Amino acid sequence: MGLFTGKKGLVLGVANDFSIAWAISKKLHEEGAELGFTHLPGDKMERRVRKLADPIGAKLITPCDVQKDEDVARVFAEAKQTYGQLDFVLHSIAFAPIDDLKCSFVNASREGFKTAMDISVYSLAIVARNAAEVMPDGGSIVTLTYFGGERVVPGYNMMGVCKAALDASVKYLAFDLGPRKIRVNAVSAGPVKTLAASAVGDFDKLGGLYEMAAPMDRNITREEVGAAGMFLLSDLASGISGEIMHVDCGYNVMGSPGRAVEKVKGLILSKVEAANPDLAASLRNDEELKRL
Ligand code: 0WD
Repeated sequence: MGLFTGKKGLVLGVANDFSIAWAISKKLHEEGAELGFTHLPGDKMERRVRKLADPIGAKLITPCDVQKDEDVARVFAEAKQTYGQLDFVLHSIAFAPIDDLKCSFVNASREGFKTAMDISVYSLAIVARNAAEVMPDGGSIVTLTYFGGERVVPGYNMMGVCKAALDASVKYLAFDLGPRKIRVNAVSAGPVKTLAASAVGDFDKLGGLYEMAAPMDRNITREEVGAAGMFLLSDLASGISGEIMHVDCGYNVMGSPGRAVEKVKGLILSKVEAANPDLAASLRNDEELKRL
């Protein structure tokens, strides 16, 4: 018997098999969960999600644009019709117009900000409100956030501001829905290569930074984020609500670059050594470099 045997849930935010929502869905399925999925409206998006969801027997695969109240209401009405009631909901959605995401936050447009906050933050509230109506016995709601909402991560720009608001939303929603036995939590994942991540400037480099600076000397895997999301959605986390759980190999606890500076120095020196041993020797004795 799996952790989710007999449990039913809805997943919002699978774009393809790289999506974090899919990594979590796979773990939920392995534990026996029955899953329904939403996709962005459009044949192409539907095909992408069906390719993944049909083989695991999803009974509900339906379009949802979280910017539309009526879409969200319809989706949960369909979920009630299909499953009777839900035990969990995974919200794995974020969006910002590319120009506003790429520019420094100081230059972001008002319209872009409204869109990004609507899709990436308010959507959790409206999803939670509708989900609560089909969770008469309580349940668990999980969203995905990033450390760029807690500290400045250059390149994360406007999405960092959205994630700060999302983190606060998790806490307020946990308070609002607690009396209905509904828990609300977030997984704060380290960098994972996905469609959404490719829109964030220098996101590729972030993985390397985690390998250099995280206490565990590596970046997380997609599977680890999948397992952590599954855990928060499960009854194993029955005492946890309002939590922002970091799944980042410890990166968020660092107050300095840690071992990163030594590692970068070592890497550069080994390359210089190969090309010019004398220069490498003099760099090793360089007083300015020794201070780093
Ligand atoms: O490193 C990463 N990839 C991290 C992602 C680190 C930490 C957190 N996250 C977060 C993201 O910010 C997001 O909240 O995880 C969540 C999922 O992101 P993902 O798995 O990285 O990205 P992706 O596979 O692109 O899924 C995001 C999906 C959209 O996909 P596309 O790429 O087609 O925009 O969000 C959905 C859509 O499926 N989405 C919407 N769904 C309903 N209505 C809407 C909308 N208006 N807009 C986007």
